[in-house]
Amino acid sequence: NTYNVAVVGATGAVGQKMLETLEDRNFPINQLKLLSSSRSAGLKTTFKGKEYVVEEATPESFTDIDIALFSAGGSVSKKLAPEAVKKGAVVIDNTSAYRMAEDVPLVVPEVNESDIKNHKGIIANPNCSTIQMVAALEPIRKSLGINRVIVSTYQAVSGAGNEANDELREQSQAFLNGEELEANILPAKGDEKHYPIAFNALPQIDVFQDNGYTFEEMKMINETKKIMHMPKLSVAATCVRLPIFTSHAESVYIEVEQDDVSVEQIQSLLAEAPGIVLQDDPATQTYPTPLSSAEKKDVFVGRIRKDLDEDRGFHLWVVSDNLLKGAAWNSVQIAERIVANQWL
Ligand code: 11C
Repeated sequence: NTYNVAVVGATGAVGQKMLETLEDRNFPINQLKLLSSSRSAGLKTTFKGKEYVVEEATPESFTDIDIALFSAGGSVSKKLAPEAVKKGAVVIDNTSAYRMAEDVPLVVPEVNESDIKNHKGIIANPNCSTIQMVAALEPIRKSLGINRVIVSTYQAVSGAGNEANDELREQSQAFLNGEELEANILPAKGDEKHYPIAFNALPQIDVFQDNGYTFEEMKMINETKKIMHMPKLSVAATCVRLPIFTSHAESVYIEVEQDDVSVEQIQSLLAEAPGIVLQDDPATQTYPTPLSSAEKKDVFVGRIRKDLDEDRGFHLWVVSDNLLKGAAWNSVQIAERIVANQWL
């Protein structure tokens, strides 16, 4: 079987990676439609060596589409995902628009693939920093139980899109030339103040919520509970942006339910888990970094240590390409599972 596929937001940082991933996986496409908001309509992009002109997405764009991958921002998804569903498409939405909606499965295939089959037309792709963390936690939870998670992130600018990449590049050059730095995008595009990201660390990703946490932090907290089906799991997050182009890194502290667990036990659970690569050997200075994990689909884990005071506490370092497993690859993976299981 082959499928009619639409990519909405085809010229964006994630949209481009979606096309690369569909090509790389040789996804069974019959007809491909590249769509965007009016702002990017008319731009050209290529797929399998063929040039496509990106069209403005309208409700009519989804006639005869089987699978629509959305990554053009929350407002486009809010407006057009229901229209695509009305026309008979299954939507895989990479924005935060529907993630917490009760009737929308929020899916990381290594964790909760079977939730896909309950979909009513829309399946949500989680936030990038959430995806890599739950992928690493699930094999541990399954065998040992987990009741507490405290995470601090070290996130790449590409999570905020191509404009943030440009801002880091321009500011880095200006900084090295001894020029003044201009900041217009980060930490959050719509927010009042902007701070330079070059040679800096910004403890704000997305906008602040009334409780003092940022939206990115609340996404990690709420999405983790939903994906893992653990509403009572205790989760805290501090999300920090660093001058890195690709791959988010995370320092994750967990408390497992079982007593007397060893580092080796956790290492062997992760070494056998799908989608996880264990890179953990202090003797040879082996651990993942954003540069070593960029352009790869897996989630890399290293620096696994037992807490020195809490017997059930462990520390992990989790790194993954935020545009691949964090976005494009997880979305295409959901599409592959839909097709393989005929969950259309
Ligand atoms: C960032 N995690 O790094 C964000 C990007 O909800 O899909 C992903 C935003 C989202 O800025």
